[in-house]
Amino acid sequence: VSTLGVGAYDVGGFLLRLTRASVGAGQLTIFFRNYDVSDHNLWIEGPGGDVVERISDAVGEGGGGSRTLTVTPGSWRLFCSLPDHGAMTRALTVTP
Ligand SMILES: [Cu+2]
Repeated sequence: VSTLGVGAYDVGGFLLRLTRASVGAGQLTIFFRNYDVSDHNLWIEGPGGDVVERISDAVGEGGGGSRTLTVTPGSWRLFCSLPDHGAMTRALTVTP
């Protein structure tokens, strides 16, 4: 099982930071933590948008959540789905 950390921040604008930009295909555990005073959630979308899964409900500062899922090769996207949080999106490359 690979692991990926995702943090939510406000550095003059909301953003997500990933501990790695790419992971291998297979089982992946994603750990989310909110380092901002505003609430944020975390979702993941698979290649082509055929898979959309929630990693964490909206949580306040210091909160978070984790989830293990199977990822397939291609370009995935991690994002916060809250209104006006569109800047909180990061690509994750999954290699074969
Ligand atoms: Cu957000």
